[in-house]
Amino acid sequence: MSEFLVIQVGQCGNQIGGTLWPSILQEYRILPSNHPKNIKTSITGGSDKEMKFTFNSFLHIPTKINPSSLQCLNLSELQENDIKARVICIDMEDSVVSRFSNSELGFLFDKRGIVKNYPGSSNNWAEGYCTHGSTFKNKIFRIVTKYVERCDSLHGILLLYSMGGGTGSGLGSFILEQLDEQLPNIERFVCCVYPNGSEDVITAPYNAMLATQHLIRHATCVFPVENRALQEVCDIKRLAGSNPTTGYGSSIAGTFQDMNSIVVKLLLHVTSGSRFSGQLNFDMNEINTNMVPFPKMKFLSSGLSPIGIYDANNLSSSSTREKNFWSACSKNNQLLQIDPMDDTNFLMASMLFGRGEYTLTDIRNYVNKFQRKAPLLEWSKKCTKVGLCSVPPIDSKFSMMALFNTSSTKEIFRHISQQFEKLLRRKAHVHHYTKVPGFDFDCFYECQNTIADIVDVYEEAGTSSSNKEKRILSNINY
Ligand SMILES: Nc1nc2c(ncn2[C@@H]2O[C@H](COP(=O)(O)OP(=O)(O)OP(=O)(O)O)[C@@H](O)[C@H]2O)c(=O)[nH]1
Ligand SMILES: [Mg+2]
Repeated sequence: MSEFLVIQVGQCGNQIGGTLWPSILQEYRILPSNHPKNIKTSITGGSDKEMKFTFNSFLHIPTKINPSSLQCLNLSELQENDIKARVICIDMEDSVVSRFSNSELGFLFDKRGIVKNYPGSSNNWAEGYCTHGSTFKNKIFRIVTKYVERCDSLHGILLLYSMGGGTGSGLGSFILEQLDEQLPNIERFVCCVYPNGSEDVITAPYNAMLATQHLIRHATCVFPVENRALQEVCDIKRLAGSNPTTGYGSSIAGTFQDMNSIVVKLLLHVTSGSRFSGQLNFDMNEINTNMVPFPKMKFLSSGLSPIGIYDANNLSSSSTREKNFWSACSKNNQLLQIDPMDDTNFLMASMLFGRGEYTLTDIRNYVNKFQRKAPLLEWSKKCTKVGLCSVPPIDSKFSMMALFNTSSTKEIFRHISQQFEKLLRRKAHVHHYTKVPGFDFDCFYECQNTIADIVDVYEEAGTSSSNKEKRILSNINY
């Protein structure tokens, strides 16, 4: 099974990572040594077939250790065996990365994989991309090269960052571009957080537009999430407080922690096929082939059920499993503020992936109904990628993830473009960008045009009739 490297950039990327890694350990049933629920498990399978997993997909095991000799791991055994998260943590300020590298799980993060600085990128994409990009390029790529060389079969790099700040969006864009240039055969998956529009960072629309242009050019596949959708889910589900078993060394705002736990559910689900066995398993590499029909249409919307922290599904019956399936496709459970089943749009690709107690018969039954109900295109109608992973998430007996490549993705771009235009019309805050060496004012127009093109393509797709559809498809086949 393939190996993955995670690169966390900026506050948001690192805070999401701060919830991701303890959750990955929990899914391997590795809990703190003194944790009351500590369950000792053979990491090479042993008697419990369901728990067979490829431990090294996201964790680095030193070559001197024979994986089959690792039997019952808890945190202290991980530490003794020098097992590390395969992650590079980058932030241009110190506080977030230091907070979790000083925590109980600090030993999991190789200090040589941490890049930090002071005092940040001032919410300015140009600072992140131009200034920190050129200053830290060699350092970051020395580390990336080391991590890549340590892998036997590195398949992909998963980048985590927000689109609204300066470091994640700017330096994240720079790293993505360099990865494309230097390691073109390694897939670049990006999970990025779009700002919600009325919030803390006034320059967020500039940053998000500039970073989106880089995603279109350099990512293999993107899992965008929107803070306004995450916030809405949190409000609806009334999530409250922190999750004591997954946060570590954490004092981040309760709402961000709740919102991040939803993003982490997505990441756990989307990578579970690379981490565990399953009757109809899929590896991350299959997502790109199945879900990205045209090079620029690489943004996948995702829906999850259960979605809230305290929303566990522990009563497994055929009807509760089916209800859960339809929830994952519903508007309320999407991580973008869109409705993928709305028939004024259409789906170019779809993927349904169950974990835990779902059976092949369940999935076949849902796919039949789904294909009759969903706004699929003539050529995508009969093909829905499905997956089953036998290991459920930690807090539920079963869960469902629905990934869609939908024409309604244009709504995120349209939303952010409108805010961008409001600022740019007045040239508000523009001088902060143009004073950065290497940034040219025309970059604003360039990204505006790129995103307008993509909105047009999606928009036409949304009003497709079969003739129009043929025209669109010939236009978008870049
Ligand atoms: N969902 C989520 N959003 C976050 C989090 N932290 C910040 N954000 C959002 O991300 C945007 C700001 O980006 P940050 O990640 O804080 O910025 P940064 O990448 O550290 O860049 P600079 O601080 O400008 O150097 C805003 O839209 C915030 O609302 C988080 O932990 N979770
Ligand atoms: Mg920051």
